[in-house]
Amino acid sequence: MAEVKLFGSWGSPFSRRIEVALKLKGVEYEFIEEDIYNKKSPLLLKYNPVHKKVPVLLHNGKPICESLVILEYIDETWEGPSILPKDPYERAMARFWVKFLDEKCFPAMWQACWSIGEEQEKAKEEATEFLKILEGTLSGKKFFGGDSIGMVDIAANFIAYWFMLPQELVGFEVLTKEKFPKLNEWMNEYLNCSIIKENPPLKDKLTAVFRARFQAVSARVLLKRDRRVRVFDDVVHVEDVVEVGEKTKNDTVLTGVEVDRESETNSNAIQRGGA
Ligand SMILES: N[C@@H](CCC(=O)N[C@@H](CS)C(=O)NCC(=O)O)C(=O)O
Repeated sequence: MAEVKLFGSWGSPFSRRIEVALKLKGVEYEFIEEDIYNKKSPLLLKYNPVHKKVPVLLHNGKPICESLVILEYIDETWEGPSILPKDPYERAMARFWVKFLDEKCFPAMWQACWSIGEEQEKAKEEATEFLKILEGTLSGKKFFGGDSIGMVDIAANFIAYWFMLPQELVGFEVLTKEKFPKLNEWMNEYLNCSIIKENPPLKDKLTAVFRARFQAVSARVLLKRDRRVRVFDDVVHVEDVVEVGEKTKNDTVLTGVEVDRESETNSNAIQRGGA
């Protein structure tokens, strides 16, 4: 039997794309969780020496990198529901939209979630502009590719979780039902189609990660006001008591971040916060 291994990360929308595609085709695989932010495995570095990122698909010992390339490989290698349309023009269009998703939508939407002030406003405007274009492509269709889930839907997975969860958490309104009814319907269809529903991303774990990230972003506001707060790898480090914001006996409550004196002494890191 073919040996299929996926080097991925549970929280990555890119490695999630590959899991969805493998499940769609009914391919059995071994998932190898990579610690991408702390210590990448020697195997990941060996198989993806160019980008050093997940996902990497290993098929009978041969590595394939980059999620969109892997999706096409899976489609061409295994029988089962098509990921790309058969018609050459439709295929070209699907490739066009996934490129648009990765090159335009994803960066703007991510920036809208995790920046502040003017930068965030600009990113929100940009994200709205791109989402309007996507909304237009959904006219009269359940999924981007028609009646069943395909390449564009799989590539757009980050919208449903990796954008919607932070939007909720950070509390801004870009992708609302009122502004984007078709995209919201698509999201509903996507999240409820059996292949996605049976393998949902770990929502609670993702929410916890996004909450910590939100604290770090909030702390960046402080960073500008007080040099004694530093942010490394989305962890807030407090070097000293910060005299900003509302003060209590033991804590100093700051904009969106609660400084815990105990964790400050123990590890210099904020363990809980006011997200
Ligand atoms: N264009 C790549 C993006 C993959 C990517 O950004 N992966 C992230 C995880 S979401 C990663 O491995 N990051 C590790 C790093 O940047 O060092 C793809 O489509 O596969």
